[in-house]
Amino acid sequence: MPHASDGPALRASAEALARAERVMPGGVSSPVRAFAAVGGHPPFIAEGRGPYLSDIDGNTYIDYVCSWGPLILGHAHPRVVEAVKAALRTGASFGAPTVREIDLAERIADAMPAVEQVRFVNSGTEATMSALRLARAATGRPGVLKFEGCYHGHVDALLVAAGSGATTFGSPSSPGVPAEVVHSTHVAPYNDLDAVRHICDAAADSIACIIVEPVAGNMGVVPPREGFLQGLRRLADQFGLLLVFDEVMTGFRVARGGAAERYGLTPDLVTLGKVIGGGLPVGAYGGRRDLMQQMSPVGPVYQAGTLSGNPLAMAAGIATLDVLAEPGAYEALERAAARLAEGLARAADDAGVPARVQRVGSMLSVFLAGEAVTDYASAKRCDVSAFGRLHRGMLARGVYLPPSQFEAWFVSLAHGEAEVERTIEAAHEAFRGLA
Ligand code: HOZ
Repeated sequence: MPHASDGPALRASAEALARAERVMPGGVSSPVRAFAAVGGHPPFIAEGRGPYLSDIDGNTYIDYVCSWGPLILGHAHPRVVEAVKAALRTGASFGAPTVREIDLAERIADAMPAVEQVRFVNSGTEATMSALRLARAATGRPGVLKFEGCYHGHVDALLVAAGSGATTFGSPSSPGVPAEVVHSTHVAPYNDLDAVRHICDAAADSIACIIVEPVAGNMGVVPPREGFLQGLRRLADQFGLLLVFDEVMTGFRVARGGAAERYGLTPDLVTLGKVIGGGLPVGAYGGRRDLMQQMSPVGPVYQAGTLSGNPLAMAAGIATLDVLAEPGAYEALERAAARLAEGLARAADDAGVPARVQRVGSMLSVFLAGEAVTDYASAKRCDVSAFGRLHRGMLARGVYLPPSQFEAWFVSLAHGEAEVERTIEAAHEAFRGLA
């Protein structure tokens, strides 16, 4: 365990980063993990076990990134490992139909009444990109209405006022996205139904869908205000738009049936990723049968993928969903996350540091702010430099947090009482260091 005052020794990681930077931009395969927003070097990970990560320098951390959400059972869960091993022994990829795809699709359809049919892809980005294409084809309209601070992957039309890394690095709309592509992207503040109504009044005829993270997780965790999602459903119906829930983060996370179940709603289309792949690269989109039947080869809307429905990813997903189906799984997640959230709030309070802990199920964020965060504007008012200090303080005490104020922390079934209590203790010390 690293010594709190020094931070973890990261010599081998620093060397690995220098080597990586020669051949990869920023030394990473995805921007936020470079740690640029919190300072210091990222530990290079050697292995994960249960709730723990170990780096190549020999430090061990309690992990609340959990691969940014997929690892709801923790690292290297034996059932997932065995399932993937068994699948690998019989072939890694066929580019042909397999029964595992049906097994996973049936589990998803069973958990999510809105998903009558599903198509597997390889990432959340692919899922939202494809759902958007389908929504445009089904309605014959080009536009999309999204929310400030929501992130739907790096799809051109949706990379506008985007959260996650785009916000972390201060470029919520990216160069390289042609103006004509985002011309028909409308943006409303999260939790603001009046703004949505206003946009619909002015432009509904040209808008295919409303896409929303039903619990925003990419500007930190921002729950929907009471009535917000219901209001979106009503407005979508009133103006003839499709309602797309981006449940890449929340699907099988905030409830088995995702946010749609938690808040009692039926979207027209749903995008998934993360948990349904159990840590392997997978995404999916699904929804009403009449919509999904417009996809090729049944209908004319084209979308394809060589590795889609990959047997290893299907096996990991099935094993993960089966463990989650055991009695008490979601209650245990809820209990651990609630205790953690309560302990973190107490730690900040005791140290006199203004902070808001916002949680839905087993995803949460600690916002360094004196007010509740309800939208992008309030998220942006957080003290990101203090978050960097908190992050470093927690890392030094063996707790690995997402390296940005604008990301969610994830609790897994592997996080037991011991890990949660040690995290809270670390937070008491780290917050005292901020005061
Ligand atoms: N955009 C991802 C989190 N919301 C980060 C993924 C990663 O760096 O792996």
